[in-house]
Amino acid sequence: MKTEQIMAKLQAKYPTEKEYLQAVREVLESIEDVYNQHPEFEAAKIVERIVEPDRIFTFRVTWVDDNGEIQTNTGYRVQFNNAIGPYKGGLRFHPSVNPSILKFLGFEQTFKNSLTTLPMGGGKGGSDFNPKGKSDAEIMRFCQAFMLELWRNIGPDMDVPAGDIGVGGREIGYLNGMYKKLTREHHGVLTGKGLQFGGSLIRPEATGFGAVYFVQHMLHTHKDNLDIKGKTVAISGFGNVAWGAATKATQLGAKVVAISGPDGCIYNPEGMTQEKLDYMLELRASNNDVVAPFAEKFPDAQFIPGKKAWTVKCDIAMPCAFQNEMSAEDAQMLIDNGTWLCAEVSNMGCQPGAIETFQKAGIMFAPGKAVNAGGVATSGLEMTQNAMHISWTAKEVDEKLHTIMSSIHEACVKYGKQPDGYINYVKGANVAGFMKVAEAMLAQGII
Ligand code: 2IT
Repeated sequence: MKTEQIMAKLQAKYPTEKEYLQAVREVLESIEDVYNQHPEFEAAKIVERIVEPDRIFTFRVTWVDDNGEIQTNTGYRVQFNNAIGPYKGGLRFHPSVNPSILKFLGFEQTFKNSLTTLPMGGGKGGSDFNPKGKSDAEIMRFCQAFMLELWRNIGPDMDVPAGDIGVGGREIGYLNGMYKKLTREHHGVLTGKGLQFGGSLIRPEATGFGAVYFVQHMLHTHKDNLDIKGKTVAISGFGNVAWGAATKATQLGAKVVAISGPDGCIYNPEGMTQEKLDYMLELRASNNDVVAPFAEKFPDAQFIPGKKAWTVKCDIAMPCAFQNEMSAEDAQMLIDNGTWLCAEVSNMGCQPGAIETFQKAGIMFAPGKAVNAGGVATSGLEMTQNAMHISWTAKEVDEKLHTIMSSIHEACVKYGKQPDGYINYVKGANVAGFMKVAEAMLAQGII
């Protein structure tokens, strides 16, 4: 396999899909060595097959807004790869959604899901619908219209969607309601459901909690066997994932000194309290996409307009917002300010230049597909509970989440430890995720 040759072909075929091309390049570059030691992969053209989604559904979603006006959006579901299990991955409602973004997310999801140790393939979907400023009734009508198209192509053993940016518990409830109405089946076709109708305890917290558990494992690999207690943490974003990470980091004795939104950054030198963590959820639920009111409510915090969380001095940086949110300059600024660990929590949150900057400086860095896999892993646990018609306690789910994050970390170390002792988590995660999917494809023939 020659990464450059494959990339040139994909570039010619999908010249505008920059996020997709970026995600594929990162994976191919890091698996190339290992791949080339497996002539059976090359003979079966595994790479040429794995970079293309199995199929993409594109559909029109028409709904009526509160003024009685008819609105039309585009909906998608990318079924990327089901070699190891049913397609699994979130739905994103955001104006930036397009095939490139959903293909990058579906591609990443395939390797992430493989890392979780659970039998889940990769998928992703969503719409260019913008939830910002929409009323509850508008959100419901949009979700119903979206499901009116999607339902034919999903199923508990076929494709199991969940939330992502712009899709939380409320949206999953409306989507599930419409699916149930259309099919007359109640069988766990979505995850992230409410607890009253088949949801799993810990699922809302799981992405952020899992990310912090992963950071703890990274810290333990340090020669001084470090702990998160007493460390300062800067987090970008103020959504569900940022909230989960801030909650767990605070519970374990770290000080969360920054969160951020599209309007700027909150400098929070005293760290989080329960009241502040609860307010993060309130801010998000308001659907206004601004973080500034946090500093009005808590006078010990300060709003810095237009700035990212990376301007705040911290030990540990955890990007929890959006793809490509951290540039090489941001990474350099963090390093100059003394940051020594970055755990990417958002999917592809760091630009390639940022990753390179961290790695060249010998900073511990781990990629989203390993760090944030606790979210989808807990979705996998929700699927299991639904299939068994039981529900586990929070303690049981949290223990399983701990075990899964520990296995993911171990897999990254196995494939990513360099002779000089530095752990290349990007390589480790990509190779570990890839091997299982590739072997499963090989075993199931040319399809
Ligand atoms: O990026 C992700 O892993 C998610 N948005 C969660 C997907 C899931 O199926 O829970």
